[in-house]
Amino acid sequence: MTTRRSFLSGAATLIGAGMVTKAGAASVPEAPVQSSAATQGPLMPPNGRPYNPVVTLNGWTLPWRMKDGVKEFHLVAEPVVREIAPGMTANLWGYNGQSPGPTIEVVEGDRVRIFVTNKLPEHTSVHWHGQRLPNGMDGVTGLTQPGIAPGKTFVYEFVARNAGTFMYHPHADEMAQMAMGMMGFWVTHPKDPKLHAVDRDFVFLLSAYDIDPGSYTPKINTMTDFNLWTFNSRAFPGIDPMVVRKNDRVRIRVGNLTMTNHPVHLHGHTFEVTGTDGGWVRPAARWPEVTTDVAVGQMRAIELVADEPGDWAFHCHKSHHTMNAMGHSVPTMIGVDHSGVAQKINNLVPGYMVMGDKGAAMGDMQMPIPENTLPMMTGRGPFGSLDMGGMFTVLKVREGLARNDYKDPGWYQHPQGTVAREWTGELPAAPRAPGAPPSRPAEAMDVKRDGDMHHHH
Ligand SMILES: [Cu+2]
Repeated sequence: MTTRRSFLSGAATLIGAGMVTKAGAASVPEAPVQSSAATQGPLMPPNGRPYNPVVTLNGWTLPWRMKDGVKEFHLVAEPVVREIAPGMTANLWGYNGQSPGPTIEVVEGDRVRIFVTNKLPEHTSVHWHGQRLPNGMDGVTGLTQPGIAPGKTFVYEFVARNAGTFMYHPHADEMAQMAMGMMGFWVTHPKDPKLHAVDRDFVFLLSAYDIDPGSYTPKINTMTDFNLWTFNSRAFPGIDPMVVRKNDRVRIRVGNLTMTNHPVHLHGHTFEVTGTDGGWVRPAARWPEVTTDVAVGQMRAIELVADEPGDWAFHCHKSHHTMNAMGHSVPTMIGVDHSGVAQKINNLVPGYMVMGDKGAAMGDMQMPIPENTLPMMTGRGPFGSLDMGGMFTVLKVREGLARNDYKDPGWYQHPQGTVAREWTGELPAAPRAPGAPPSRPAEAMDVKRDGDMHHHH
């Protein structure tokens, strides 16, 4: 994670995207691009009304220009290369150099003009998910506008009427374009910056890809059987931590543009859902949670007081969504006869070993995997492998951080005597379930799970 940037220092790291259509070149603002997958600090409002900026996890906020009182943005839909995590890149489609596209931040009541240039090989459009706007600005190809042909620039213009949490994505060949990563976040801040104010406000989208081990491009016909589960097109350990000060009020806004629901779960704290893509939840209608389901096409804003120092896991609670690609192409082998399976996998990966019959936690083992493929769980913590990949990150709560310090502080230093440890002393009795047979060595387990071998190949 880099330190926060002001508009000017941020602008120095941005590169113009180059020419747009010849007709629009004179009147369309430069389209900045982002080339780093690191989280960019908040973009302080350079002009216009003040607000409390958000931080996009492994992403960035799109700068704008003010023209005659209108905030002008320029999105460029184009093929991009996204590092999913160190060791794997994907050929995706996105906006302004990255998938997902940059976050758009405006203030309630702003008049907003967004130029969209299409550098894809097929038509596209942009739908402003959740916005109240004139029907002709809704971005549904064929229904409210013609598709934006390759090489063309369209302009959208509306007033951001409601403060809240939104997203944008194509309404044109959606199955392909969203499977390729075309999506972005949109936050409309309240006109009164004291309303709904928090100390740290993180945003990201959930997206999923099906990229065969050893390849680079998502398979766009996949309906449910994805193998890469991501926050902002990054898989753990490629996802930055969310760094907060002890006792900060923290908001985390999550939008789901995958094809299944994701119960997102935070350790060590309780939170309330304070917003949806429909608006703010009235305080009397909120209740405490540690997990909230984010259904397909939904957004949820959760809020908590980060009053427990530590490194707290934040992840999707579907266990196969905290694994990377290899976990989906390897059978579960606990207690299963291995003969024949190693040969099968060796056809894909020379030298591959079968997952052990003592469980799947092989994060500390080294084995060859195909080129451009993430091991199924690779994240390492201060105590060894985390056995995690996919939709997983860490909320790092620390005392004494500066207000705008988002730098990774490293691993939590646990106070002495507060870490679970081996015990070799005297033990209380461990009663067994009534009628249970005597315990056996683990090697004799006969757990058998069929159907885990996904035949992608
Ligand atoms: Cu999930």
